[in-house]
Amino acid sequence: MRKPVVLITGAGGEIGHGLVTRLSGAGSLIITLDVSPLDATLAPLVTREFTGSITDLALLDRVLAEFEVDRVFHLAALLSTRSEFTPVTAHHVNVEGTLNLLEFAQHQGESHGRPVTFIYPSSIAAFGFPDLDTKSRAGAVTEDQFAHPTTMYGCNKLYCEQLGHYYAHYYKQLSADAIARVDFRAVRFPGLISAMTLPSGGTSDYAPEMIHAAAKGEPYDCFVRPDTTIPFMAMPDGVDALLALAAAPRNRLTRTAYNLSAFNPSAAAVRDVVVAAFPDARIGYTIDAKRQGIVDSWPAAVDDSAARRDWGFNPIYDFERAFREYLIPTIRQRYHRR
Ligand code: AKB
Repeated sequence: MRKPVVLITGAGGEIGHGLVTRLSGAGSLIITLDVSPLDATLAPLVTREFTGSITDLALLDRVLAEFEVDRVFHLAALLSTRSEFTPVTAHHVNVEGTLNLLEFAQHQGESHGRPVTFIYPSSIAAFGFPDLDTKSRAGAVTEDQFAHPTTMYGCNKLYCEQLGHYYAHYYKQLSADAIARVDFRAVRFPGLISAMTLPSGGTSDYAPEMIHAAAKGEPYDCFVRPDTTIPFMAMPDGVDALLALAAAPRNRLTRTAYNLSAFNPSAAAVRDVVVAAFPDARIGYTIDAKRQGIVDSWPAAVDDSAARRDWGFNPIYDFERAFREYLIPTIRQRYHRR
């Protein structure tokens, strides 16, 4: 009999690093799919590594034939800045790739007769404010407010939330013999900050880039104004959230996509704690008007009460603790800087 495995797409990325480590520590059998080979720290933790694209249907068929997948963490995506440079490619990867994975999960579920839990990281990019004034008046937004994204990535994320909802509840609703086999669950992540890896191609990247540059002793030019404010979260809380949502009883879930929030610092507040930790840090500001426009369209805060109520979301790290206990010590150690 085949043993159930967890499939992680985009496993070599920022979230994947933490997730593979946590799941393998808990004894899960993991298979991965990523366009690049996994690095030497992750490769030994997985049962099988597939190198290729989520847009490659033949590759997904091979995975389907060889493994019994009962959970999918679909992390592979082109982030917001990168997607604005190549919107058609972004749509291909972010939307058609997700559609391929949903079909894959449905077929897996049909073949082993159980629902496949499908965890999808959506994003604060699913929101969109028309102007800064509306953003500052809005306060902490609920999932259903201001869902008018202004980026290709945000459109892709919002649509894929809906697509997942369709697969979970309405799949082939007119066919008498079709049973929906995808148990789709999504979180809207804020900007994530990891001590271990740097993001690439995102627009919330200024915060992690500032910290890592200072720790490496390199100068950094922040591309948004000092007053720019969006929600952020420390990576361990992000990984915990994915695992908690995956483990939650289905009947407790009242939504398809959940806001998550931990702390909402301005760029200047991030700079201040980084300079306090690395007094020789050289951090200036060179505003990129277009990337600024994207971040200005994202909320300054989100209301995550549904996640807290339905599945016990409860991040450990607030702003102060994230820097004091996680980011600064781990990053110092990583770059050997006192
Ligand atoms: C990005 O900046 O594109 C991502 C996100 C907020 O989803 N980090």
